[in-house]
Amino acid sequence: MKEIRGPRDLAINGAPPAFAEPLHVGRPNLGNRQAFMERVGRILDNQWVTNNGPMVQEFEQRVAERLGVKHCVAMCNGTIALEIAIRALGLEGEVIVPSWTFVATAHALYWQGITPVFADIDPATHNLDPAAVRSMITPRTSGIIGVHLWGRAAPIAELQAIADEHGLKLMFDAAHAFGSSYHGQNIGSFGACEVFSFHATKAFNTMEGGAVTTNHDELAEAMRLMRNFGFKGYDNVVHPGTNGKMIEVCAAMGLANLDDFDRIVETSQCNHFEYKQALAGIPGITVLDYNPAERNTHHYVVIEVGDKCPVGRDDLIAAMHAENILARRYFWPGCHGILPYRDLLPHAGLVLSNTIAVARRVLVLPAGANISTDQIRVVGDAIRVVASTS
Ligand code: T4K
Repeated sequence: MKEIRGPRDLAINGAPPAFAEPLHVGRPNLGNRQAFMERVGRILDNQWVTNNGPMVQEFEQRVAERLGVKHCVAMCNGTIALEIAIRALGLEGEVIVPSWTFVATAHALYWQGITPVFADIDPATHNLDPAAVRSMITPRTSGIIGVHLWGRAAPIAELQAIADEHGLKLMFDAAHAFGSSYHGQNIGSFGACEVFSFHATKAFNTMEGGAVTTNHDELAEAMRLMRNFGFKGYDNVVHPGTNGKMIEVCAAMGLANLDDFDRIVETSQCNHFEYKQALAGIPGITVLDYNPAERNTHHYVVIEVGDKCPVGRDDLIAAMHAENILARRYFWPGCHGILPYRDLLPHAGLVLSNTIAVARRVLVLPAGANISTDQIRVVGDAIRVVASTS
């Protein structure tokens, strides 16, 4: 790694890049390799590789225990888990969601013929603004999907109050929020259900995977049927369904990673702190902070490039990429700005001023448990030098 002390050290000015290999956002947090391999051996010995095998059952039990929720229904990924939860809840017509989220939240509705109605966010938290949600309710609204973006809990109590008042169903996209809390209680048992993604890029991963957690017995039962074509026992289909099953190897990965999860979170928290130090005092650069009174995995280090920064966000990202620092603009430009929603809801942007402003400022930096303090220092130096030499 090179030292970046001034403009001449920058790759955009002809110097070699800071990193020989790309420094990624979203490197998988991997737990104990031997523990994983031992479980894979057991799967092969068992000759039971999918369809609600022993690893998946153990995984569901361990996750439910950890989150303090009655049911964990493991799925093949977070998107299918969202689709199944949406269908099991009977959502239809219009459902209110943030535009400022990964496109899977909106797609899971649209894929099922439901219109995602985009509500604006609170720019301080990047989560749904309850007042904006209220303003988007119509006679066709059947529900709300709150997203715990970056692992920070959505305004759960306020959204529940709105849902109760208007007879709407409320569920949460908790894709980023495994290990997070709301008023000290684990994310996982709020609303009618919560949906996790365990994709490789998440703080806690099963390579590909997801789950719906709920305290409602009937809902859990319906989702168990739906993820397995509606089968209840051999030759007996009792429900419409799809194939949403988690495979045994993914559950094995999850179990191995669960054992190391607390260590991984501790490292990510330290790395977030290192970033705050490395970026302190750079004009116009703010690091999105998490409420210290709540648990958060600190898996995402999100910065905002504001007006006081002499260089724009997109120029900064180009300079970072030249250094092989693959910072990302997640989830630019917001769901309302991408196909098919851009054409479907051409006026959506009119009510999304905070979303649009935040989407112009955000940059997500390589973080998690895999990055070293030295690498963080170099990323910080690169941003400081680029920002001061526009
Ligand atoms: N709701 C929300 C709010 C979500 O954020 C997501 C997923 C979902 C729902 C749906 O859940 P899933 O169906 O995915 O379970 C990634 C993920 O694919 C996606 O899971 C995630 N959110 C989204 C925020 O990010 P990309 O487009 O960033 O993937 P990609 O391939 O660019 O990977 C990111 C970086 O990670 C790469 O630069 C390299 C690194 N990487 C990635 C993989 C897969 C590795 O180093 N190793 C790997 O194995 O979407």
